[in-house]
Amino acid sequence: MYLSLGSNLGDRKANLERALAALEAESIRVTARSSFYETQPQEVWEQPWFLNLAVACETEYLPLQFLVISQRIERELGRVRGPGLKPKGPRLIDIDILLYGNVVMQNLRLTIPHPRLPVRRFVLEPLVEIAPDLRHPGTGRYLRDYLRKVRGQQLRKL
Ligand code: PH2
Ligand code: MG
Ligand code: MG
Repeated sequence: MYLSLGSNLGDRKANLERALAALEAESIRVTARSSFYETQPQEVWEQPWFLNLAVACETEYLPLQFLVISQRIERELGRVRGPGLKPKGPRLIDIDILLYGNVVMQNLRLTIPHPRLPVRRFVLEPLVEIAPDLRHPGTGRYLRDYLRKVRGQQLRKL
């Protein structure tokens, strides 16, 4: 399984490290991690830049089981969601499932592969760093090929 993690509030690096430690504490084994990337906010306005990274993990949990755990970790690390709050407001931590083996699934709670994966440089760049030969299980295309189309989005590898 591949995840994208992001933070654009507070001590961003510490937030990401805490999230990775919290995943490990739930027996989700992180087997590879990308560099940190400082990334321009996409699809949202007037927000601080993000720190993003991608990780590969091994887990016994099924996608929806993992989703419940990852959302609990987001809450425990101080992310607030709910009525009156913008779903895309700045956040201490965001954990998104990018790929789960070759699973292709879509329901009201979860879509895998992540629907915006092919158009987000802040996701593709770290993911291709750790898994250069990955293909999109829905389209069969190499993820590195999607990268060529998102060059306009600014990003800096740390
Ligand atoms: N997450 C979003 C929306 N926009 N932009 C960047 N650079 N990084 C993110 O993690 C990010 C975003 C929604 O989750
Ligand atoms: Mg997200
Ligand atoms: Mg999310």
